[in-house]
Parts: sequence; structure tokens; C-alpha cells
Amino acid sequence: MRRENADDRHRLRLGSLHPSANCVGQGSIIRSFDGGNTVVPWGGPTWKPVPADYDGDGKADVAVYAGGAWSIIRSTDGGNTVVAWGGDPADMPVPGDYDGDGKADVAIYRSGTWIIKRSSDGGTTVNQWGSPGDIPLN
Ligand SMILES: [Ca+2]
Ligand SMILES: [Ca+2]
Repeated sequence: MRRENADDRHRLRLGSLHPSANCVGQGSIIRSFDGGNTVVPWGGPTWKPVPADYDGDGKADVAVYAGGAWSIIRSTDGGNTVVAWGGDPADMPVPGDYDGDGKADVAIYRSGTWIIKRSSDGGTTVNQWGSPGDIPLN
């Protein structure tokens, strides 16, 4: 097992996902930082829309988030990018281009902490801004 660094602290490793556009299924995410298993619904009303330009072509991509799983339909080719990021019940998705490379970064807000997966290099940026109970507005 490789040694984890600070960038891995909030990164999740995908276990298995069973996406379906029209029905509710379940996905399983193995958390790399503690080895626990997060089971998330896949599809259906629990998903939050998180549109942004993740592939950097100037067009917003259709995307949804639930329980640490991001499903992004790329506007460039229509393919589905699945990213595991977040997963704590308190996490709120807050995508945006925080590193300025023209592509939206997947990011979550957790009780005053912003945890951003940079699209430029895949690394993690952690910012403290806000207090528990604060709600970021998009
Ligand atoms: Ca796009
Ligand atoms: Ca970016």
C-alpha cells in the first residue's frame, strides 16, 4: 500500500458505481483516507445539479453530485466523467475554476473548509473560510 500524503487526505477512491439515467441504484465508494465504505444513491432525486465547464471548452457541462460522487457529461464529446470527491454528509458541492486554468474544479465546502481538487494538476487546495453553519451561495 502506498503512503498517503496531504493531498490524499480528502480524496476518495471509487469502488463500484452502477449509473443509470432513469432509475435509482447504488454506488459504493471506498474512502482512501480511512478505508471505510460510503454507499451513495446513483441517479434519482437525491442528486444535486452542479453544472460548470469542467472540460474547459467554454460550454457548461451537465453534472450532478451525490454523496461524494460527481457525474459529469462532457460537452466536448458527451462522455461521462466520474469523480469521487467529498462524501461527508455535511459536504456541499461548490465547483468553480479556483486555479484559473479555464476548467471548473470539483470542490466541496465542509463546515468552513473549502476542499478543492485542482483541474490543473489534480492536487488539493484547502482553504479555511467561513464558519460551521455558513452556507456558500453559487
Ligand atoms: Ca464544457
Ligand atoms: Ca480549474
